[in-house]
Amino acid sequence: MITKRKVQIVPPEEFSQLKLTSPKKKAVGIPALISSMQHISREMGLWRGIKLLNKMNQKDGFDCPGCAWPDPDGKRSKLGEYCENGVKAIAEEATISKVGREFFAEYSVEELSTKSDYWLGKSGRITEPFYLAEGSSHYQPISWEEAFEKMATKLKSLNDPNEAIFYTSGRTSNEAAYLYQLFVRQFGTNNLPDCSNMCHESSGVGLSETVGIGKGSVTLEDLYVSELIVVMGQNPGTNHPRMLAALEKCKENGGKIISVNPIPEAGNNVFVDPQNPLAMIKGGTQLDDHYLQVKINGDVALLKAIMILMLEAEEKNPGTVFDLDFIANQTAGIDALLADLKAADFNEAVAASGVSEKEIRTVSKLFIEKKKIIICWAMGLTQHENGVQNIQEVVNILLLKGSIGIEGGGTCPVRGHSNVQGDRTMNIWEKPKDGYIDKIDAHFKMKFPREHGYDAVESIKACHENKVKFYFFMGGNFISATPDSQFTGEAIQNCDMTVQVSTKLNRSHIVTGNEALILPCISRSELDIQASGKQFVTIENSMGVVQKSYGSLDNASPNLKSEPAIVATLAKAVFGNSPIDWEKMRDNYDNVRDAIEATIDGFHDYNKRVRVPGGFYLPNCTRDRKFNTANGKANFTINPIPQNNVAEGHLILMTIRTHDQYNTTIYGMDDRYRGILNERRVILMNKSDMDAQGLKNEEVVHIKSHFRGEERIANNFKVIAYNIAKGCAATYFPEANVLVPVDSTAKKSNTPVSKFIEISLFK
Ligand SMILES: Nc1nc2c(c(=O)[nH]1)N[C@H]1C(S)=C(S)[C@@H](COP(=O)(O)OP(=O)(O)OC[C@H]3O[C@@H](n4cnc5c(=O)[nH]c(N)nc54)[C@H](O)[C@@H]3O)O[C@H]1N2
Ligand SMILES: Nc1nc2c(c(=O)[nH]1)N[C@H]1C(S)=C(S)[C@@H](COP(=O)(O)OP(=O)(O)OC[C@H]3O[C@@H](n4cnc5c(=O)[nH]c(N)nc54)[C@H](O)[C@@H]3O)O[C@H]1N2
Ligand SMILES: [Mo]
Repeated sequence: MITKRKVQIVPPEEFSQLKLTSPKKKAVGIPALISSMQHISREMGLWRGIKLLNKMNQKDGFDCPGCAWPDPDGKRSKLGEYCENGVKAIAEEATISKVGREFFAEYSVEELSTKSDYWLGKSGRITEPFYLAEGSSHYQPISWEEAFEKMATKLKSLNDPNEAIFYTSGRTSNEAAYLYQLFVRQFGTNNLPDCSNMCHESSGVGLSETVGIGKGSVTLEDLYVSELIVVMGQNPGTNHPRMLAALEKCKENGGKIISVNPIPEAGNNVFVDPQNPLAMIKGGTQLDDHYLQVKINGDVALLKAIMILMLEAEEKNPGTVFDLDFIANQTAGIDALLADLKAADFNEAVAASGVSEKEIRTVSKLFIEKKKIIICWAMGLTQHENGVQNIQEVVNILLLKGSIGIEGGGTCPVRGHSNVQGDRTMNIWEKPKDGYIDKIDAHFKMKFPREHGYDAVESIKACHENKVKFYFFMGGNFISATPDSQFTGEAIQNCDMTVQVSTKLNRSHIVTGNEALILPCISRSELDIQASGKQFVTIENSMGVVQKSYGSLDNASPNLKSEPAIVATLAKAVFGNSPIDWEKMRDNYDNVRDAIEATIDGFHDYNKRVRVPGGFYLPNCTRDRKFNTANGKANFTINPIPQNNVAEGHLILMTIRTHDQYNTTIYGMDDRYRGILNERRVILMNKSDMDAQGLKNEEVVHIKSHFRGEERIANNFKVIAYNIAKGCAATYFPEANVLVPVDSTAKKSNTPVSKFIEISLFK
């Protein structure tokens, strides 16, 4: 029987000192430069920082540990190919602050649990392995040998390999991810949930069913020459700042841009390129041609209304709007789609979208006239109950135009973590395809498991039901990133042993199993030296380019290991001598890449091609207008308009990122572009909803979420009047995760519904 530690699962519900300014229309520019340099000099010293930044995203350097936005294939900027938030990401991991023995001697886990996520993260880089013994409230240093021994003993004692789960966050390199999934499968389970389950899973499912590959079809060059780019449910100014430069190029080439969002995000308006002095003086480029303020989850309705207008125009002048050849030869399901559009009620669609009929008619002209259309999206589309259908409705509109697999047209799911797409390519996936298992069976001359494992949400439930003894986390911050924080925390505490491979401290090191281990690893920017010498790793960006990443900084401590070394050494400890030569792969990552080449499609001559500066593109069938679906066609789908009704007086809440965080890592307390400074516990509301509820600016409220008769509460948020669609509200992740019910997930992808939470407010 486990006695759970009395740790606080939810971060303290305390205010800092809110300061309001006006929301910014412009993104980037001089304030961004100043902010980046402040972070760099505070965390790592200005000179060391600038030297390092010169290597970031360069062909001979390392890949930014921030987002997955691609680097230009051709010449890269001398001033550096990075953005303000990339600089913050690097400052955060290259910080000179350290978490060592003294730190854990001073603080018990109970005490640490009362600290904010910001405080925990700022405590610094973890310097050596630590162990939290059963019943103990302080972590103790432990040697690597003992740590591997403890894990191996625990794993070998399980009754069934499925009592163990192995999570991955998306920073893990291809090499580490490949070794990791191989180890887990050799151990005998497919319990490989990952952050994708909470992120772009709906994109993967939606795209696979309709066009036959779970990845986007466009390249960076396509964005430059597109005639129309639609940015839906995404905040690129904050989360993918380098995307703004691509949008700017599109504008320069005469392209139009529409953004679809319940709030007007800064980057979608005006972009000032900090690396272009002229742009600084001129005041930047107006990016948006049209901003459509949808209601939360009004996207299917909006796209349907546009398609109804496209159909009307097509019927008037057949062959001028739709790509009839493409539709006839390469798609299936057009008749059903047209019948659905004819039967649909245009006015109902308009009303459900939240956008005015006039604006919809205006933008529909662009869809009617243009041919090269790209639709970009991120979490505003995927984290909904109908997330998969959102993506499929996007596909419908592109298929009608034949705007896929053409220059300047296609799908563009904008990925989150820097290697989240690569991790999936490496088969970090709880639902592996038989074809892949056949390949590793044959290559390694073994039998690997085929039964599907738990995804992230299923893994939480399994822990809650006491089915899990051992939970291993390759990076990330599971406790804070998952829904239903209290439920999840209690679930994880049911495990016998939890293990975190991490660079920095977070809540998942504090809310743990009965015994816990912290295994500190080197970061992307640091030197990786193994028996055969200096190693590089490889990363796949959002557009399917695989490139090498060479760390150059001295390690934060001499007692760190690389992720591949941790996995291979653990495998050796668990299996002893096995048909897989773990040491050979650990000692030289070229051997890992050879195994990848032998078992995963698209990696021929991997070691050679990845050494060519700029790397190589993985094959992508949609890019070549081939659809790898069951019927060999691109499939239209029917997606009903979601019923977004909530009870009288309730609001729909979305949980979003500030400009000063990377997921659960809080860089700072400001959300500069939205004009909200020094406070994270805020709720953005439409002024008319505030008036209706008798609320004043900066008044304190508590939030209650409602789901199938269940209620969850988060206390202490300051109300802020904001330009947000009526009936909608926004607050920040991860503070609000306690409100997201574990059972509220997307159909088919099981992604937590983080963007549609029915709430009421009380004082
Ligand atoms: N600096 C920084 N960069 C990051 C991250 C970070 O935390 N910080 N996180 C990384 C990760 S893992 C990811 S997945 C991406 C996330 O990138 P984003 O998806 O841009 O991140 P969110 O803050 O979740 O923003 C979602 C956007 O969708 C809008 N939205 C919400 N609901 C709806 C809706 O129903 N319809 C529409 N049309 N819009 C809606 C919100 O207003 C918001 O602008 O960024 C990656 N890059
Ligand atoms: N309510 C709500 N919840 C959400 C979301 C939302 O929009 N709303 N977004 C979801 C999304 S899109 C995602 S992707 C998930 C993110 O979920 P995760 O990926 O699990 O969370 P992160 O906050 O990115 O993980 C941060 C931690 O990773 C560790 N780390 C950093 N760099 C490295 C490294 O190089 N190696 C290793 N081993 N560890 C490292 C550090 O210890 C750091 O504290 O959260 C999801 N949760
Ligand atoms: Mo993500």
